[in-house]
Amino acid sequence: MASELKNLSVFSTDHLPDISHRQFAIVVAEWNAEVTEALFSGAYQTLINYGAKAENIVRGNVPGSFELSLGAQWFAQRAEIDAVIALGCVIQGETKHNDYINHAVAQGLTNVGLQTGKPVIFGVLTPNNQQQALDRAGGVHGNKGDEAAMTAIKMLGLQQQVYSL
Ligand code: RBF
Repeated sequence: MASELKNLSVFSTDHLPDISHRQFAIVVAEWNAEVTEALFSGAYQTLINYGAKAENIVRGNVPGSFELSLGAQWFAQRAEIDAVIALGCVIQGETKHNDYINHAVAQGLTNVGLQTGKPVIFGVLTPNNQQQALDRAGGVHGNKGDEAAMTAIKMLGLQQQVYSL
């Protein structure tokens, strides 16, 4: 996997925006809960570490990753929410269900971001097996939740830059 070459918890942190008054929604899929709970912990802690207030972070659960898009849309449509982070883990199985789910979620989250004009972050692991997932949920390759939260922060910074041109 490409992310073997990268630690998901190591990123540049130059020129990050002030997020102390920004509101975040984190949507978490319940499938593969051991992994997605670890992704949530990473995302939540990264937001806090870089200045978000606990009272400005709301969490919502969805049954599986397929439902992340609609869950994200409901949050993104709320005026007070500035960014949505969608977390899931779709492990390759004996059927091609993973391909269908992954494509649907990637497309769905893209659409929500474009329709609402808010950062909607794809924090979905798509590993071949459970070990690869754990390696990217706080294991040897870092935590995709950390990376997803930092992506939300950086996109808010870009949005601020563009809108103050
Ligand atoms: N949801 C996930 O988040 N991760 C998975 O690995 C996953 N595997 C699935 C495998 C099959 C065969 C099916 C039918 C569903 C799977 N789902 C998975 C659930 C899916 O995202 C969605 O919640 C359900 O299909 C809704 O009924």
